[in-house]
Amino acid sequence: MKKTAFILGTLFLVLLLAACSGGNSSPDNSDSKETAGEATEASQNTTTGEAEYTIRASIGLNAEHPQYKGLLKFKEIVEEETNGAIVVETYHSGQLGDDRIAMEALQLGSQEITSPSTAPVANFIPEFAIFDIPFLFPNEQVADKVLDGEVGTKLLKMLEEQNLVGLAYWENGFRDMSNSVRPIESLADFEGLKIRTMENDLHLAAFRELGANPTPMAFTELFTALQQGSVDGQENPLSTIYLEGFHEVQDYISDTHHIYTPFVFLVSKPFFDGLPEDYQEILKNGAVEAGQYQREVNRAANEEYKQGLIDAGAEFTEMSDEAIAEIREAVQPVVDEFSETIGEDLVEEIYQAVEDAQK
Ligand code: TK8
Repeated sequence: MKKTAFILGTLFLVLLLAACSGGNSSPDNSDSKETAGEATEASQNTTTGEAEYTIRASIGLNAEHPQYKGLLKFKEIVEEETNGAIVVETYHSGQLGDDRIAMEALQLGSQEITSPSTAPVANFIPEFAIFDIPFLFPNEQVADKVLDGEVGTKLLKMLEEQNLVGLAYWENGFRDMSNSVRPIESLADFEGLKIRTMENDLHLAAFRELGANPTPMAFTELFTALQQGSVDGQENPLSTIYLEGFHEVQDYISDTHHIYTPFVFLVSKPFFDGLPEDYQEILKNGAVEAGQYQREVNRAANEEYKQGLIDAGAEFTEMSDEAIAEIREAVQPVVDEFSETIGEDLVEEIYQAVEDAQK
């Protein structure tokens, strides 16, 4: 079949590229080596001749992160339930490209699965900025209910306009601050700090309101930027700060929890549409089940990451309620401004869903 030959050809090229670029593209060399090894194993898998479909599934975080553990769970479920007719090759550390590049590859059908943070998805579908509303979710349980409920499902459907199929939400988590200049204890401490943000207009606007000097940047470039001091700081969940080793180049960490970022589990629509219905079902259920597992693993380890950061010598600031209230008020104009882009009705709907989830 022509299509198979094309897929195998593309796969070969991708593997070759991954093997060549391996050691240089990632801030963490040990990870790159691991990836090259896994890619080789995976390619051996496909030469057994039993696989009808090969899925290349990529994420931006490294192999230690719960996101990768979830991806391995997804692989296990899908390969088992299709008796090996679908083979899932897993790539971590942005080896197939950052969130945006991987999404574009899915749109073109040259990659099958990726799971970006929802924030860069807003560049494709403006409504996705809804999850970037600061302090929207009070806790993970409310986030689960809203994401897995009507509002979340409505947003997943919108992905089809962009040649993407959204199967489930996984968890990146509540974002916290790290920087190399001073402890952030209150609003005033943001003043003049050069902060890397995700490529997302709402994030940029919010950090400007806080008095910081934000720069958007792909995650794959972040470690080097922090190390070289081209930015003072960044914001990500503690899992990422700890597991990516950001604390090696950042002295101060504050648990601002300013935004909750979900991951959205995406499949290339051209690929998905070409699958038999029972395989589509298996992918959908696999993404949901692996996602539940991923959320659990992610949450169970939060305390451990915090302690790990402290033990490694980072100065950890627990934000006071007053400081959070002040920050929340300072970013409110951004919420008003972006409600128009997102759609006032949708914003109303999500606030209502957040309220209902707490009843
Ligand atoms: C990883 C990203 C990352 C995100 C970011 O691909 O860019 O800061 O939080 O986790 O999605």
